[in-house]
Amino acid sequence: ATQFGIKEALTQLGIQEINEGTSTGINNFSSGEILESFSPVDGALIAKVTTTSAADYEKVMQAATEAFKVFRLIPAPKRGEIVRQFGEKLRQNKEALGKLVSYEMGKSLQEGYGEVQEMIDICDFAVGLSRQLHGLTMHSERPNHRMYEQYHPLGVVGIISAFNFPVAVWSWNAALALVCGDVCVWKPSEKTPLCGIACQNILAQVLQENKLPEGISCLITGDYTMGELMTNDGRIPLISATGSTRMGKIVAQTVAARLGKSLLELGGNNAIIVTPDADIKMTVIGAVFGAVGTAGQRCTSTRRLIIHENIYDKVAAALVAAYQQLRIGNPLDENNHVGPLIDADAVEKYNKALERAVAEGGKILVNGDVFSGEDYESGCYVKPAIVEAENSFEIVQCETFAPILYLLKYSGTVENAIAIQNNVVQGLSSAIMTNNLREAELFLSTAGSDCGIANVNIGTSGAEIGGAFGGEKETGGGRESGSDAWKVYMRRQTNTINYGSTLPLAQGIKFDL
Ligand code: UN1
Repeated sequence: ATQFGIKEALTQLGIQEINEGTSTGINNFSSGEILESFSPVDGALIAKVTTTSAADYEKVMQAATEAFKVFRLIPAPKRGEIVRQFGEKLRQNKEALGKLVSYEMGKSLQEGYGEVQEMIDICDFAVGLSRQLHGLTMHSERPNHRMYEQYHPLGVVGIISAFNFPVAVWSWNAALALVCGDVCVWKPSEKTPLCGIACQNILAQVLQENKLPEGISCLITGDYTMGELMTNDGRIPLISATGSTRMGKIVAQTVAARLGKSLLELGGNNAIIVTPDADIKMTVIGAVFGAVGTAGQRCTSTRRLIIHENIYDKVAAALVAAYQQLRIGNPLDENNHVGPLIDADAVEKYNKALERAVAEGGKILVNGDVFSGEDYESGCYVKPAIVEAENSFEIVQCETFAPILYLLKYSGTVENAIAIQNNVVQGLSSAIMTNNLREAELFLSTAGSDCGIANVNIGTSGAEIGGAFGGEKETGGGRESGSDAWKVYMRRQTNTINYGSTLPLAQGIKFDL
């Protein structure tokens, strides 16, 4: 941790050798087991974290519940001011936090900074939103009556986030929840607990400077058992969970059993359709960044390319040539394009997926490999691979969180490509590369892509925060971040007021006493 200013970054962010993994603001405590965070960059132990015990969890929930009673009464634009200050602090800490993200999670430094930029962007968005949490007014059918709707805060929002975006996904939820008047309890991935602690430290400082009650932003750490406490907890009206479809199904069923709300952002199996009218240069950049960026560990990573047979060989050759240029290594070294996978388990899944693809009849176009030796001591560095495959292969139907790109061929019209693209259980992100207006518009039409995100002449990853983010089918249906995603963090109330001196009933019903 002595290289690339990591030590200084950890100090700046308040990360110590052993950290309390439970926090209700500036009050940090913890009595659970010790969790060790190792860097996939060099395999080194970064720091230890004391996880949250069931008793700690109870303290957190009490603090959060109490804080909500105060926080909900603060006017929304004033809550926006808190989020504005948080955004300012993120600007000051962008370099340190970006480095920690890169070091603890393994994504490239550029992407680490990009992730913090997403946090800053959502804060700016939320500040503006804090003056726009408006509902509609309606005309009542009764005389001297007024009807309108308003949005009230929900309460405690539980946030369960994944290792791959260890800071941004929390901020999408937290920034919106806070302007909406909710308080947050966050369980970051146990693979990236230090990112969680660093973010909590920054926000807690802002809350303290504004003399706000403890418990507005809380952190808990631990494994799925913590998640179970949250999903079963009737005091948490909304659980926002990002992660695997397997996890999401458990969360959805548990929360639904108590009729709570869940916002799910689960797996993707994202494809780019490449038609004969595609700009090949743009296609290669979009596809390669989509497939190897974050070492293929984004939920929006490009997993499948659906290429027209007439240009298939040309596109495949251009991709193979581009893959030869990739530099795999320490993500903090900005000369490298691709960093490590998160851990040994992910490397095994990558190996198994490549084996499966070949066993099912796939043809390797760019070999996979696991790097070893000097500079690769963590054992988590793998070579991005390209496999010629069929959409019907079982392995192509699965999301493997690794840089493996499947090339699929289509013939005839773009309808055939759209059918292939939609023929998976996931529905997060999708793209078409074409300069043909008819193809592009068909792809975006009712009969087009069935995903939550559909792009033209852009890859599948790297969405801006201003749009609603999420997907259909087994991606879970939730929408986070921009547009009107805020509505799920509030409860809607319809109000009808009678300012007359008689009591007419709706639907013309007569009831005289
Ligand atoms: C995720 O992988 O969970 O669109 C989020 C993107 C990023 C967010 C990805 N803005 O790729």
